Amino acid sequence: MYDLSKKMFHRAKKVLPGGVNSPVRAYKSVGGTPLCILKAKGSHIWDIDGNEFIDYVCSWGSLILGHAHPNIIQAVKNASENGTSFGANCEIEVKLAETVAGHVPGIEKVRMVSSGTEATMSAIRLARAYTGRSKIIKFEGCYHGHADSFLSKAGSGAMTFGIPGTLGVTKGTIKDTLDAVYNDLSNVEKLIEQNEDDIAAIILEPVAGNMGVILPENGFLEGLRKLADLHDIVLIFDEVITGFRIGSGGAQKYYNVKPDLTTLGKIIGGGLPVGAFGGASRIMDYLAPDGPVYQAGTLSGNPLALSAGYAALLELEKDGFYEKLEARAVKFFKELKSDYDHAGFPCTAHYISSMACFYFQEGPVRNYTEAVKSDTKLFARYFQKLLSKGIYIAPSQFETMFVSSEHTDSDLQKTLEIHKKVLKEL
Ligand code: KE4
Repeated sequence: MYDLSKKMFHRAKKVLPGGVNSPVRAYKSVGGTPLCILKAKGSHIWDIDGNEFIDYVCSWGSLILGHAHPNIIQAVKNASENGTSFGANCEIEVKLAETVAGHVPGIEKVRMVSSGTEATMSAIRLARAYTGRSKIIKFEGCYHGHADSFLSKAGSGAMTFGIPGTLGVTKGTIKDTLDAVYNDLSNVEKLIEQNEDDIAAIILEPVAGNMGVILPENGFLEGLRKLADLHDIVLIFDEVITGFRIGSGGAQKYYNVKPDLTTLGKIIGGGLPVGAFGGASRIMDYLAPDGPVYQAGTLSGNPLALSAGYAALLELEKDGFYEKLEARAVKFFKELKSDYDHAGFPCTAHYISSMACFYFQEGPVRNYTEAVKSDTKLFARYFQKLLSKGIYIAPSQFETMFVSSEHTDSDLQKTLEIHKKVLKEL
């Protein structure tokens, strides 16, 4: 079934640490052999053993339009015939920036980078410079990439492997990172009181997608906005997942709460490496070359990557795109949830738009401490059984399931049939 993937993984481990280029791909928390993918198209992927899967990882949320969308492929082909990188200004940078700023309420100006990590690390540097303060408040279970400041009680792979902190990050760095409890405004207020006048930023995923999916409770985002205004703290929404996922304006438009800075990634790259951070001009103008905050990148604004991203956003701008996707996705998520109920499994289902998580536990799941109560051993068995029947979900209870515009009715129907069988076999 996975012989060639097994051989490739064995070979990979000789030259790639852990056999992977990103830890969560190693299947450490679910066991088994990580698949080596040969190709993908639409909602399906194929491994090098020829196995076919319906894909609900979608490159960790990057591929809202599915794999190898013809318009994105054509855009990359066209761009590549003119060269792959200039290291200089080009029109597509301006076009993508105008499109992003046109949709995201909190963005007047935006800087393109090559990953979500670059975006978030740059955003907090900017906030520290703008406020002249050192500390940041993040939230347990949120993941903002692997920059030093964020690797305390981080979500995603760090949560999956139970690495609340990580070696290599100095005490000096982590002392400036304060971990708050998601959905707990009083906890944030206490941290602000304890660190008065030295908090530069509050950064969070406005819908958490790296400890499963946790939605902001009523008033939480609004409360953070008020606290940030009261204490002159920069409010940063990390919308690397939710940006252009929860509608074209992201979570900030959905919940009508405007941050001072926004970070983006994944979808705006159309499957190629793109990140971005943007916000009010009064803050963004602190960036070099006009301002004193240095930030740079050889491949920032890469014409191929931005051509892919721009082609993707043009598709998302088409009338009814989100309404159609969300209606199908939510219907599917509700049917998945009823499968758990009928099979008698404790399950807390959280979903919004076309992203979801089904926790193996009764709930409630409002924060990191509650999320980790999930039955990860049961999840591992669930993952392996789904995989063996051709359904590819993220290899972690604490990641997100994504539906793309390319998931057909037959994909969803087939998934529901297999899902019922798997729950019976668990
Ligand atoms: P990248 O550096 O991986 O492009 O982005 C970091 C990042 C920042 N902010 C949020 C909200 C994110 O979800 C991410 C990255 N997401 C994970 C999956 N949940 C990437 C997958 C991986 O690490 O391999």
